[in-house]
Order: sequence, then structure tokens, then C-alpha cells
Amino acid sequence: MFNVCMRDCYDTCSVISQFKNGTLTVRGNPNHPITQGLLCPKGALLPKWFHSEERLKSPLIRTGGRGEGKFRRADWSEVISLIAQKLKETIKKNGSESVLVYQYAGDRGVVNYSFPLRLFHYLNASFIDYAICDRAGQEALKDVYGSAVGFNPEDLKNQKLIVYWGINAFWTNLHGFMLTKRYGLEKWVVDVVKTETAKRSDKFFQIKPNTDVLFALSIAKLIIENELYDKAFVEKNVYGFEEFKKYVSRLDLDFVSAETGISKHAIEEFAFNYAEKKGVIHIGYGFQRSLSGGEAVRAISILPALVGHKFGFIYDMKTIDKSYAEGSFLRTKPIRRIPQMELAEHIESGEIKFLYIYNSNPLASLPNQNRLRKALKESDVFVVVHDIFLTDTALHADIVLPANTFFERLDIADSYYHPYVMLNEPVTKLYGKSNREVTTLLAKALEIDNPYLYESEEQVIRKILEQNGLSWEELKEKGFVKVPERQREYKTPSGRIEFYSQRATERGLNPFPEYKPLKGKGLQLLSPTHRMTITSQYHNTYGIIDPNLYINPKDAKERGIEDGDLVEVYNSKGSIKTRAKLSEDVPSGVVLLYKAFWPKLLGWNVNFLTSDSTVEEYGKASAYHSTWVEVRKAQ
Ligand SMILES: Nc1nc2c(c(=O)[nH]1)N[C@H]1C(S)=C(S)[C@@H](COP(=O)(O)OP(=O)(O)OC[C@H]3O[C@@H](n4cnc5c(=O)[nH]c(N)nc54)[C@H](O)[C@@H]3O)O[C@H]1N2
Ligand SMILES: Nc1nc2c(c(=O)[nH]1)N[C@H]1C(S)=C(S)[C@@H](COP(=O)(O)OP(=O)(O)OC[C@H]3O[C@@H](n4cnc5c(=O)[nH]c(N)nc54)[C@H](O)[C@@H]3O)O[C@H]1N2
Ligand SMILES: [Mo]
Repeated sequence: MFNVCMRDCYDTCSVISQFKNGTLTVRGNPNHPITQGLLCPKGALLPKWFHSEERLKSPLIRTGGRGEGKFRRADWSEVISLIAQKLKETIKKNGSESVLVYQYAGDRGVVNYSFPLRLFHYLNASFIDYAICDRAGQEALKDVYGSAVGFNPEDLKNQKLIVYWGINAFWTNLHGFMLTKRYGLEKWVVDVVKTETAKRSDKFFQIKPNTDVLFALSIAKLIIENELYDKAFVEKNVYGFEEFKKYVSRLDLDFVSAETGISKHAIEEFAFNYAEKKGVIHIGYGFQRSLSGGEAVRAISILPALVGHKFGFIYDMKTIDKSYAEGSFLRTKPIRRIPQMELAEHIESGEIKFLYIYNSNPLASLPNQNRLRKALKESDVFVVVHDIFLTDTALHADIVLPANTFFERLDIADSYYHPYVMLNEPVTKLYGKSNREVTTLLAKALEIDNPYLYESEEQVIRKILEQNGLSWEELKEKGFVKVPERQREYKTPSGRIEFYSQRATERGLNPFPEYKPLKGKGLQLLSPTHRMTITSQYHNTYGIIDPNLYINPKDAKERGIEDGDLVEVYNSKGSIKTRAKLSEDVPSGVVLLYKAFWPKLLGWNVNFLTSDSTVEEYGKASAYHSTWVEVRKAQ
């Protein structure tokens, strides 16, 4: 059978699976042009996740206090009618906008991700404005190019150089990393931390956090002043070049070097070699989650255009129109969206009375957990959580619904990295119901007879393929189809690549990327990805959690901390205790805790410390990395 690893991951692998004698086995699809039969360590362990004894098998109804973990088992008919009744009551008493559907990164299946939204559109409920992950970069690239869609990784085969800027590709985009290796590209890394990607690359530019704007602008300055830019391309395609040239001419390289921690020689080396090799820049998602992330992406994205490399950045793909699955046409009232990072605030205010959560574990993944948990405990919001496991979020629900996995249903998935749409077939059925099945049951219990709420997976998939000019037969045969590349224009106000961004000025920003020094109190806490997990997934099933605080030996010494010591990490948001791990990979001034594991398993995760501030000008983008902490030896 063909499956797709549905995790929120660049690679979106095509998988071939088998279910025999009660056991699932998986291998990579060798014919897939990008993933080429290789599974990452997480993917190879999927059967362990699938067969996990911890999977929810029956719906649960809360019997104790919220979060206490006391539930009773119930059958599906009881919980579905309870939810339907509660929905009706809430809408009647508090209006349809008091119902909020919160879903996100759990499963990328086109049907599974979106189908429940049909019901919530039909009910005119409130939705989330998804700003937790890549928002700042999306906005920044729209400012410069009119869209965040960049380079097709298949075309890397004709390239000389890839720059991994703020992305730990060896962990988060393994197949992309292998592709650049196969094609023999030179690899450079710009990162704060000496990551596994940095260790496996040809050049590493270790930058101080939040200073990428300066580094990118100084590279632009050198390329321009040494006449290494592509004059013909710039003249034809760029808006505001002369003003930009003036803007960067004022930069002092000694200042840049002091702020970024990158020597003048290394800045020159980057600029001259980059201009010669016309590298593709893979702009990461991780690093733009900070107060300076949007400005940084704007500055970095100018570099490929300067050297005449059309769309020479990787950020997003957006190959197909999937909106049919979501069915926003079912609404009769304008949509109200609640910023994802402001969930706690909107619970505190009492405006949300019914919260339906699926495909997401906000009680692990959202910042400022102490505030969110307090808000939930003190409010009268009715919470339904549909998940495969009893996560922290499920633990705080009034009703928990068991979900099945992508091995148990038909679906398709596209990728935000490569241009393939892939087929996912049901292999067997173990426990739980799909997001679509639950939606249909709820629609029935609510006595809604709209046919869109009862479509089968195949009906939705066929319609989407048809709308996008893709063949169902080819998909069935190969397990994947390629989405043809379309002619692309710059959808900016000037129709050009805007070095002077008119769109940015409309939001009160400087037309050119601006450097604003960010200095908090104490040590800056980064919370990037871990190799063996996808945000909060697999911690319980793969049994691998690295809860250590990575700290530079110099910072540790100043605090009398030795390797392995129990330390307290604290700030105004909270305090946690863990072991210190001394590491030169993390520069002085920065500490690192891996992101978002299950708090249930250790009593905490990094999001008990992270900042929930957002960047207003960049669509209320998250800023996890703009968190500062102090560390001391624990008693
Ligand atoms: N500190 C810190 N926090 C972060 C980040 C960071 O960098 N630092 N990164 C952020 C980013 S980039 C993201 S994208 C978010 C992601 O945060 P979330 O949206 O919370 O994603 P996951 O942690 O993957 O949780 C997904 C949940 O969906 C469930 N699930 C999986 N498949 C299905 C299914 O088919 N049906 C149903 N109903 N449920 C399913 C899983 O079991 C899991 O509990 O986290 C953010 N949190
Ligand atoms: N194994 C694994 N893969 C994943 C995920 C996972 O949890 N685990 N999550 C998935 C999701 S939801 C997403 S969004 C992507 C994220 O994929 P990545 O973009 O690779 O994510 P991160 O590891 O969060 O961040 C990348 C790097 O940014 C660096 N960084 C932080 N601040 C700065 C800065 O100011 N400047 C620079 N230059 N670098 C900085 C960090 O040190 C880190 O190495 O990965 C997806 N794939
Ligand atoms: Mo993400």
C-alpha cells in the first residue's frame, strides 16, 4: 500500500507499507524522486507509533477536575450526542463565534486536516489565525516578492551552492539535505548553534542571535559596491535598487562584525563566493520565530535577486489549491479569526465557550504554558479534544475522542518543500475514528443535511485532483503525481522584486529591512527542533527525550555550574529544573532546550518559559526565540 508520512515536515515522504500477521511494516518508496526510498529515523519507527499500547481506544468523559486525569469510558453515540447538545446550547446562548475550532500540525492529510472545518464553517464558528510557525517569513517574502513560493528543490541539480540559513536541515529536512549531497552542492550554514547540519557542511557562519538582518545587508553592500551584482537582472526586475544601494552604503562593517560576531573577512568571503556561485538560500522556519525574524527574512531574500537568481530561495511550495476540502463556502457570516498565540487571552476574556481541538497539542506547543493552563482551569469553556493519544491537551478536556492514524484511511498530501502530491491508502483499522468520520457523526447528530458534510474521502480527493488538473489514475498507479510548474510573476504593488517594499511601509515598517538590537536580561533561550520528534509527537512512543539545558562552558563557569548539575532555569513566565549539559556548540549568551515535548512526562517543557509576545507588523507572528532566562544551580 502507498502511504504518506503525514507529519508537519518538509519532506512529506512516500511510504510503502504492509500489514501482515497483525504487524505493520514500512519502507520508503524507492521511486519517489525526492525521498527516494529513504526513511528518516522517525519514519522508520512509525510501526512503533502505530502499534503503541498508549493509543486511545475509547472516548472518555471527564469525571474529576480539569487536568486531574479522571475520566470514564463512554461509547461513541453517547459522546457524539453530548457534544452536539453542548454545541447547540452554546450557539443559542452565546452565539456561533463563542465556538472555536483549534487545529494545526498533527496530520497533513488534505481531507483529514480540513474536513472538520466544513462543519465549523457551516456553524459560523471562530477559527484560528495560524501564526505559530512560519508567519513572519511568509509576510516578509510577500513584502519583497509578493509570495513566499521559491525554488523547486529538483532544480538544485544544476546548482553549485546551497546556503542553509537558520535551518537545521540534517534533522528537519533530511531528504533535502541528501538531495544536495547527491547533486554535489557545496553547503554553507548560517546558525547561532553549531548544529549537526553545520557539522556536516563546508562552511559555518556562527552568528549571534537576531543579527541576521545586519549580516545579510552587509553582504548586499559588498556585492553592490564591488559591482558583483547582476545589473541586467536588477534593472529589469528590481524596484528601489538605487535607494537600497544608498541605504546599505551607510553600513559600517566593523559595527556589523561586532554585532554579528562574524569577522569582516568571513563577511567578504560570503559575499564574494556567493555572488560567484549564485547560491540558493534555504531560509529556515525555526530562526524566523523571533522579534527580528520578519526583518531578517526580508533582508536575506534580497540576496538571490541581487545576483540574478530568480526565486533563488526556498521557503514554501504551495502547489495545489486545497480549499475545496475546507469548504469555506458553507459559511453565511464573515469569519472571525483568533490569533493562535492569543488563545490564553481569549479564554481569559470569557468569549470562548466551546473549544474543539484536533490535530494539535497546544498544551505542549504554545508558549507561556502557565498562563494558558491557568486560563483553561479557571474558565467555563467546554473542551473537546480529538487525538490519537492522551496528550496534555486531552488531559484537560471535557471529552476526549480517539483518533485513528493515517495508516487507517484514504487521503492525499502535498508538500511545502517539493512539487509532488502523494496518495495515502488505508492499510488496516485498529482504533479510533478519522477527523472526517467524527465530523460526519456530529453533522448527523446536529441534524444538518448539507451534502458537503457527508462526502467520502474519495469524493473530496477526486474533486481536488480535478480542480488542479491532476490524474487520479496516475496517482493510484505510482503513489505520487507531479504538479506542473506554473509561470510565476512578482505579485507586489510594482510587479517587481521590491528591495524598497511598498507593502511593508503600509504596515508602518521601514521600506528597507531594519536592524533593531534585541538584548534581554540574562541568557537567550532557544528552543529548536529535536531529531527524533516532530514538535510534541513521538515523545511518548519512541521514548527519546533530551530534556537537558545546553549551556556554554563560560556561562556555566560564571554561575558555578558543572556538567550534569541540576539547574533551575527561570524568568517571569516560570521556572523549571533540569540537568545542565556543557557544550561549545552553543555560544556564550545563549542556552538551548529542545522544543515542546510532553509536559506530562517530566512535569514541564520549554514552553513553561517561552515568551508569548507576537510581532504585530508580521501578522502576530510567534517569537519563541525572543525569550531570556537566568540559570542557577538548583538546591
Ligand atoms: N518552544 C517552541 N515551541 C514551538 C515551536 C518552537 O520552535 N519552539 N515550534 C512551533 C511550531 S513550528 C509548530 S508547527 C507547532 C506545532 O504544534 P502542534 O500543532 O501542537 O503540533 P504537534 O505537537 O505535532 O501535535 C499534533 C497533535 O496531533 C495529533 N494527531 C496526529 N495525527 C492526528 C490525526 O490524524 N487526527 C487527530 N485528531 N490528531 C492527530 C498528535 O497525536 C499530536 O498530539 O509548535 C510550535 N511550538
Ligand atoms: N526532526 C524534526 N523535524 C521537524 C520538526 C521537529 O520538531 N523535529 N518540526 C517541523 C516543523 S513544525 C517545522 S516548522 C520545521 C522547522 O525546521 P527548522 O527551521 O530547521 O527549525 P528549528 O530547529 O526550530 O530552527 C532552525 C535553526 O534556527 C536557529 N536559530 C535560532 N535563532 C537564530 C537566529 O537568530 N539566527 C540564525 N541564523 N539562526 C537561528 C536554531 O539554532 C536552529 O538550529 O521542521 C519540521 N521538521
Ligand atoms: Mo512548524
